[in-house]
Amino acid sequence: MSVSRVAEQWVEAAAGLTGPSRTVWCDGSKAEYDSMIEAMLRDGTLSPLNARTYPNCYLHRSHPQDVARTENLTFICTRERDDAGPTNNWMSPADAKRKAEAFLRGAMRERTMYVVPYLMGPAGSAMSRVGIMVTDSAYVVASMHIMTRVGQVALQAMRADDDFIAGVHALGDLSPDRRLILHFPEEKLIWSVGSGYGGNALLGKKCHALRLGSWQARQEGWLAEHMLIIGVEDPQGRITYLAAAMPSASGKTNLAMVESRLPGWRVWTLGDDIAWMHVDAEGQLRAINPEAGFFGVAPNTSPRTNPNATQMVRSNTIFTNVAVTPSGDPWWEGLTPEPPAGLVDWQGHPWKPGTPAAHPNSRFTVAVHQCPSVAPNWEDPEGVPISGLIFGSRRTQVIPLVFEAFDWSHGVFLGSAMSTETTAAITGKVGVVRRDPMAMIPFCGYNMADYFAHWLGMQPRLARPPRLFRVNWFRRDAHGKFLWPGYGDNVRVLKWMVERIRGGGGAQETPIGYVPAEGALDLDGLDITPAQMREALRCDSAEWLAALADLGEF
Ligand code: OXD
Ligand code: MN
Repeated sequence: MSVSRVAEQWVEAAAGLTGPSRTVWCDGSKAEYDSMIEAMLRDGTLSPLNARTYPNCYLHRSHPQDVARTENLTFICTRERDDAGPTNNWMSPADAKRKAEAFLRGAMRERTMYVVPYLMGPAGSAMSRVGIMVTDSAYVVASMHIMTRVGQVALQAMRADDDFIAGVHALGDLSPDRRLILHFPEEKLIWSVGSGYGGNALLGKKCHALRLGSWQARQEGWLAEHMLIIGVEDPQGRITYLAAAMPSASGKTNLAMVESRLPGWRVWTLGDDIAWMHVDAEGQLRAINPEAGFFGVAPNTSPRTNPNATQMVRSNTIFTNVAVTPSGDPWWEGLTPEPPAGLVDWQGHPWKPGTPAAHPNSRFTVAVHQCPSVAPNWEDPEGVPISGLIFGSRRTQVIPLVFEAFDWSHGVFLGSAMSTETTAAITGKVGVVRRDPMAMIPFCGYNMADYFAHWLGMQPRLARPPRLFRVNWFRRDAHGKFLWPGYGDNVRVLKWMVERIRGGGGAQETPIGYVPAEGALDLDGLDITPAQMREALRCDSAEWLAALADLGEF
């Protein structure tokens, strides 16, 4: 592999800090992946699963105190505090490095340091970007193989000798007391120590593609967003591309690969978590998925909620913190209506009913191309033209099923004022309402006020700004029952959006935006009463005023 001197020197410095006994440059080959898997099977980092029903699938059990992203230990380390803004944890670069150095110095002693050059985005795309991370975790290396494009493909995409985001990752002792996830946007640098889990450790994902990505996107005039990308095909074969921002564990993966319940309509999957969007020479917003894999939440993924996902994880998948059946199949809550007998739980103990069998944030890691609904053009270097953007959150009350913003700046306002009920994707309390502008509260790598300004500043550059929509699949009635069936029936909402984008789609103007007019949503074949539908779409000014009094509640 041809490596720039700058990259070589940086890797030498990382080795000087962490003190590994050997350094291995990863080439991203299948042979390398296979040998990492074999080594992990030998040392117990992975356990085999049933090779007949789940070929090439493995189980990893993480440390019980390392099961989700730890936002309280995640910092943006800019020279000026104001550049990180009020929504990020901040430390000065000097303080952050002093603190983390104590955990990183010698952290790889007698261990191997893997150097992983990775590409975020399709090969040959001007929108793609390179990272080089070092890690002492074989699980991270194997996961990066699935989630990104590793090896020469990355190195040859560098536009200059120093054109890469550098990332140091070390497991440390996995104690939250000695864990830090640090971002130094001014140095294009990430330091992560003390966690081997998900977004804390697979540095290409949240740390690079969102936190540093959003910083870079602002500098370079594009958008790095916590959004899925889909193509919605109508019965005439016309495809409309949409991107949707939703908080972690709130149905992005399910919507990204939704199987349509409307005859003739189908949804193509391009990405389930992150969209990088540029304005092209014609003023069209275009999106790529920087990732090459899915790191999806397992619980509640089932043939009913997401048949494409249950099919795609039947081979070549790494499962983390799921339960196991006596025949060696992975299992999680919701996969089957009843738990099978004899389950072993996510910590490797016989499962006790009343306790979680799989961890609520247990995951599958699998390549995008394994998804049955993957779009044939998902790796198009030009990206796909985006005609609509969706902001969705998890709200029991107040927020209607769907409505459309009046225009770009109103849509930006709706996204900026979004709030959601928290999930198990992060450590902390589940189910409490928190502000989550554009589902980016944990991921915006700079001052949120500048982020809103950046969004507003995109409009003049867009010849045809995408339509902006707000959705909430999670509204409940007075008895606590979901008002909308969700999942495959969400295509009915997507159909209305496509109609609106094309200048049709009946809508009623309300103070909060355009809500589907009665009869405008295609409810054919759906068992839902007009009263339920009215409630799902209700916009009640008294409720909104009360919510507004609670500081911008949307
Ligand atoms: C994720 C997350 O893993 O948002 O995608 O936490
Ligand atoms: Mn996410």
